[in-house]
Amino acid sequence: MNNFSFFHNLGMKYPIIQGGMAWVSDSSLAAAVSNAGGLGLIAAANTPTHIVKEEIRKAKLLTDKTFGVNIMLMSENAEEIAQLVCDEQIKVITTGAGSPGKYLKMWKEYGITVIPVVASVAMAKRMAKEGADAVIAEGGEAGGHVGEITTMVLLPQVIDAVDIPVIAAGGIGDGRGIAAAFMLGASGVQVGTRFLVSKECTIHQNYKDKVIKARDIDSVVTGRPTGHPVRVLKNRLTRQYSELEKAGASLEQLEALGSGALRKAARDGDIDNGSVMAGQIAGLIKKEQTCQEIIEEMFAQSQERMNALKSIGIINE
Ligand code: TUI
Repeated sequence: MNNFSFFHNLGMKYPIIQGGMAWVSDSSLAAAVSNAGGLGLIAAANTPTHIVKEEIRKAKLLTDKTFGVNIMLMSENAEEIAQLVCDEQIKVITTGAGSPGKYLKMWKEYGITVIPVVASVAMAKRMAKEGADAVIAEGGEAGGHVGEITTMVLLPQVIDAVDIPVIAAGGIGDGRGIAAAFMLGASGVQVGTRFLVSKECTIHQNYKDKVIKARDIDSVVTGRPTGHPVRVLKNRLTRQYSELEKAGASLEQLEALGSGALRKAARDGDIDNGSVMAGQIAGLIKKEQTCQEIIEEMFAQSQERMNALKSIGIINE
């Protein structure tokens, strides 16, 4: 299957997937991205199963396009969500923060397209071998739970290692990022942080404003000692966290500080004491737009970049 038919078969006009962001990616965002020609996803991370089901039902009313569900494999209810997506006839799943291996057989039986997020070549190879339809290679520039290596180095190595489509993620916030991903051989892109600041994204305005105000150096990875490193924007919480880390706090103390913190920021708007997950590309994002404006602007800009390379002879016609 060529790369175009992979996305075309999912009813997409543009090869862009919305990141499955916990406490962020609900039916409103997922439907808006799918309606705009991308692939929207509802995030089922740390969210009660009945709420995920409600969001799936709402999205079905908001769009007649294909949308997916993102399953965070560290969630306590991952097993329940794995079954729910089959019952609800979801067509596409992305997974994060672990290996979806044990669910792959069941999902394939239901005809679901499975696209795991990977942060290493080894994981990408394992997923391809176990029957994944594509992988999302996510560099450590991304927001939220991250791996160690950057998109620039991860992407070409994953592309060389597997023969399924590879979608680039981490640090892509405009058309230049899309063009760069294509240059490295990606079949498509996943975008998270830029969609945080979309009109249809229902997070608290304080969170959006903090992303808009962020500079290039304003994110930090916390939680390395716990084994669950997450990239967030610096604030009172991250300062408190690093002080505790320096003081040799126990893993339990560190986990306790992080627990519920994302919800506090995203839903309650407490951007000082909450966890404001965002990627390093936040510094590039300056205004709120609709998902349609974001997607169309990004692809027009990537086209412009590629045409510019043709006009100076770096790419042949
Ligand atoms: O999953 C994400 N990003 C996330 S999940 C999340 S929810 C959360 N809340 C509180 C604490 C921690 C997380 C927020 N952001 N991105 C996809 C991703 N997956 N990035 C890296 C990975 C990954 C890492 C290791 C995928 C597979 C993997 O394999 C480990 C193994 O099992 O070998």
